Amino acid sequence: MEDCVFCKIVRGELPASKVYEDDAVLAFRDIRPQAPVHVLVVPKKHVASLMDLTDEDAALAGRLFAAARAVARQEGVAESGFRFLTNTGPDSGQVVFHLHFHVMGGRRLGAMG
Ligand code: DGP
Repeated sequence: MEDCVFCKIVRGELPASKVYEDDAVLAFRDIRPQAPVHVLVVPKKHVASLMDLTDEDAALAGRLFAAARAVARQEGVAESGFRFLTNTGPDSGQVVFHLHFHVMGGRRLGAMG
């Protein structure tokens, strides 16, 4: 995807503070952190949102969850707790249409709404 900002980060065309990388997944710090730990976990291949994952992506979904666990351990929030979420579609406030999971922690998080 030519103009996708997260594809550009994956390709190394935009800078990012990377915290985890493997052949299928990249994780980097959110540019507007909402918590002391705020990392985005993204598939390297372009998928617009959770709703665009297919049955063929089952292994990729597992890799994203595994990467989130690795990030949580690495960032020191595995025991204290963290939030793992993906905004999907207009009502959620999704602004970047490349699937990404927020890993947020490092403080007591408020109620969602
Ligand atoms: P959302 O689509 O609302 O789930 O959130 C998108 C998040 O992506 C938002 O918290 C800010 C972050 N973001 C947007 N552009 C960039 C960027 O160029 N670099 C980084 N590191 N984060 C970005």
